[in-house]
Amino acid sequence: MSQRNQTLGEFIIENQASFKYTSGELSRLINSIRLAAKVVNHEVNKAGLVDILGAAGDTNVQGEDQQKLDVYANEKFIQTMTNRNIVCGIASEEEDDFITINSQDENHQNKYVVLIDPLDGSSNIDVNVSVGTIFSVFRRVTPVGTPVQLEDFLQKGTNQVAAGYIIYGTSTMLVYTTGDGVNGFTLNPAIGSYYLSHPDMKFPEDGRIYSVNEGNYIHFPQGIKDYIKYCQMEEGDRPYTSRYIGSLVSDFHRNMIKGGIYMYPKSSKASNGKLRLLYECNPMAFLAEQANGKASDGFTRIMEIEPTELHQRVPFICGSKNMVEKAEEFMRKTN
Ligand code: P6P
Repeated sequence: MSQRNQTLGEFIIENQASFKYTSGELSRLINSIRLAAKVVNHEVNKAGLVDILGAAGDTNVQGEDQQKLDVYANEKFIQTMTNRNIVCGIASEEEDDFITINSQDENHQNKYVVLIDPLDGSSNIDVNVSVGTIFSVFRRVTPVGTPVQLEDFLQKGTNQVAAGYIIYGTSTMLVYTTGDGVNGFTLNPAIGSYYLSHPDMKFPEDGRIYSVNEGNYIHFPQGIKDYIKYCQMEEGDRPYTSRYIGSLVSDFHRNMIKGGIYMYPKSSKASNGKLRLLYECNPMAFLAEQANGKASDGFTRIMEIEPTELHQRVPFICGSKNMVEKAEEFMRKTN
């Protein structure tokens, strides 16, 4: 089928055969994420009316309890994945522990676990800045039909079978990979369909944008300080441009299209940085590598890090391959 105007549904059907586990469950899982994203998108877009509709903790004009959007998003994603009887477990930034999903039939055959940050950057909603949902999918490693275990979630990023994000920006996009490249789909809200708008997305090998919260500069490791100064130096194609939205999905998406590097390093204030390995760094690292980019903690490939706990944090450097390697070079020199 010509790629022009191809819908997400048509794309999934056309590419299902290329996915090594063609049980159809993964396609149904992506479809459930697509549905939840539409529902959350509708609510996120209304957020600007919060003064009329009531802020979290209030009751809106219908007398319904107004929920915090990240709590709302969390519930919607869990609900759609549960209702469709596809996954056997879900871990979320909004949940202390993982959730076991038992299907209606006792001996359910669900093979997948999903780890999700339902609304990353949600503090930006009040100032009308784009936010995102990030998801990571693994096949379970414990026996099918038994209750899911923590080890099903504590898998290295190299085991991911799918990962992606939804960016609720000037337009709403679903960007995902199943290990065969990265494709971006834009939602047409008028008809509720996603269309293939960014086929085969790739990070430019080089870029001129660096994204980091320079307010933490004095707390950064020396190698990061030196790399930031390198970006700012008048030499060759530098100084680079500093762009930091404070929303990982938005900074990542812009850098993948234009070329750039995103850094959330460790610091004297946060010994492992801020971002979570399992539902932020691993999925973004999978996407980055599938788009010819790179993702590390400054020394180790993100997807090789052996997880030890559900909500563990890691330093995160991700983006155009040559920029990440230059930052790693500075890190190696001084650490
Ligand atoms: P800071 C949002 O809270 C987030 O997890 C990422 O989306 C974003 O890049 C980062 O934290 C912003 O953190 O400390 O710079 O405000």
